[in-house]
Amino acid sequence: MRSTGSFYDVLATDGKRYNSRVRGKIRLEGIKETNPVAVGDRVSLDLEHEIASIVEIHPRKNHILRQSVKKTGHSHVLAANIDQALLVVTFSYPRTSLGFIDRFLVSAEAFRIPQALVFNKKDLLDEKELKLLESLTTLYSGIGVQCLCISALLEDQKQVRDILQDRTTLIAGHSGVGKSTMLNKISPLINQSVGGVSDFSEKGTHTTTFAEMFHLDEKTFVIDTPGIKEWGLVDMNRQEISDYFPEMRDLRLQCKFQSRCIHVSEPKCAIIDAVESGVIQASRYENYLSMLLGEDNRK
Ligand SMILES: Nc1nc2c(ncn2[C@@H]2O[C@H](COP(=O)(O)OP(=O)(O)OP(=O)(O)O)[C@@H](O)[C@H]2O)c(=O)[nH]1
Ligand SMILES: [Mg+2]
Ligand SMILES: [Zn+2]
Repeated sequence: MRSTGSFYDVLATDGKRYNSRVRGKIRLEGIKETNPVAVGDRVSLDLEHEIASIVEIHPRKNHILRQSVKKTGHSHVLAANIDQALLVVTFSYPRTSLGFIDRFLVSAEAFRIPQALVFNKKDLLDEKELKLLESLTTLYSGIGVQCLCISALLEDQKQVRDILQDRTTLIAGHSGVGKSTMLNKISPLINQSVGGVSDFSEKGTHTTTFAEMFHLDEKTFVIDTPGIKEWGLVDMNRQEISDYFPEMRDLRLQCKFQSRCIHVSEPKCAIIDAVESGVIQASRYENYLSMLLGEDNRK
């Protein structure tokens, strides 16, 4: 249910919560992660001793990870066994860039995890920004991402609750975008601390400090997470990246060089044609290029 460093709160089949420690070396094969057990993991507990120990991590249905900023080559598992990832974003206080949004969506797509986007703090937007918001929701719903525009502070969150129903959902986003505010609104079972946003830097204050899963009803689980500063893409090969842009995935077979085309300057490239004719949005293509070239990989 939650990890606070070396201790983990585990919800057991008897309905009780056990504060547990990992015993010995347990690692899932093939993953170099900074955290061996992630929120959402199913584990076996040994309750023989005073402190419960996690003795086994069960195979994961899936997980989502990002490249660790501290140790290169290592990665941090945000959560395991999730049905969808919901990214909360804001235009200002703090600002979320389209690059960050697209890197998050591409990563989730690479792990085959459905995505939703919640644009929060609608109340702070002027008319021009509301227009921009509308064009972004058109863009992202057009590529299959469910979008909501909300004001977590002012409104009740029935629509968000509906998206969460009967699923396990990871909630992610920069610090200060209102993840905890939104979750507090959807259930009396959630009572997370809420922080401020610095007027000076327009950044959040990292109020939520560890990931925690809440059990809303029999089949509905939601995971609140600490704000993420940067999103590092996990290694992908150059041919693979356009697979994770839904609007490019089918078109790329029409490129002259088909799966060998990386859509930069090749002749008869269906993706470049689609960008020129406006079928693919310029911002998406630019972010594709920056991922391909590894520039700006973490912002
Ligand atoms: N104006 C406005 N402020 C909001 C809205 N939602 C949240 N806030 C404010 O944004 C600040 C940060 O909210 P939190 O819920 O702590 O943000 P968080 O995403 O959980 O941040 P971390 O836990 O640091 O990752 C608080 O001051 C909230 O009151 C909104 O819809 N409109
Ligand atoms: Mg929070
Ligand atoms: Zn191409």
